[in-house]
Amino acid sequence: MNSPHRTPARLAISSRNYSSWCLRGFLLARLAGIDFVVEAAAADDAQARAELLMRTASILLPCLIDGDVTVWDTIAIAEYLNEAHPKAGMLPQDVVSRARCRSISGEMHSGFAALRASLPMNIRARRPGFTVWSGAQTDIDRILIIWRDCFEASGGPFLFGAKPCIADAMFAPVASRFRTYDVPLDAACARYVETIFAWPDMAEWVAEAEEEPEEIIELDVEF
Ligand SMILES: N[C@@H](CCC(=O)N[C@@H](CS)C(=O)NCC(=O)O)C(=O)O
Repeated sequence: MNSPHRTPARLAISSRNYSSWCLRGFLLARLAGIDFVVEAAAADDAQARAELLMRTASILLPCLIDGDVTVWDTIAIAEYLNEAHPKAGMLPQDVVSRARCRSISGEMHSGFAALRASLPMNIRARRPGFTVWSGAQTDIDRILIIWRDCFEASGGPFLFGAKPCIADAMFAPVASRFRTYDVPLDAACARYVETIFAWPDMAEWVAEAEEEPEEIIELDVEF
């Protein structure tokens, strides 16, 4: 699939600092090991931004354009990449872990609305002593149970062992939220947040997010 003569795939994204879904799409493409370029539009360039959003029928990003294939929505992107690059190891090797990986990735994709609404991803920001309301705390408690169950079964440091997989890409923005909003964590979960930030592909994204010029107040909501 990665022929040197093939045109690189394109990953259309919005903000690196604010868009948790785009971060997931980026990490998924890196996990697949594909050759791709990132296409982002400055938030103050309404025309370019509208054009990027029009790449997807859903008018939401990220969107991956890989040859004849256009795929959007992070779970679809994950499944497409895993199918196209089965040797990349985007899912754990054994069937029990694969089922769990898909389950928790799905849970992240469809759930945790209170967490997303009240602790929006903002990689650059720090809110020490942030007060978490009870709905979001229920989401946090569930996520910490998911993470601890995974470490117990796999031994860590990633959710399913030594290497990151689709589930780590899905939960990476949560690690960023926990850091931004100073969420109290036990040692194992704190170590996982550090593991996510030390993941070179995550570190690359974070470095670019830190450089992003925009302060977008209206993006300081569910993303
Ligand atoms: N369920 C979608 C959610 C995608 C989504 O909500 N994308 C946001 C950015 S994080 C978006 O494109 N919003 C429109 C905008 O930026 O104008 C996925 O998994 O990819």
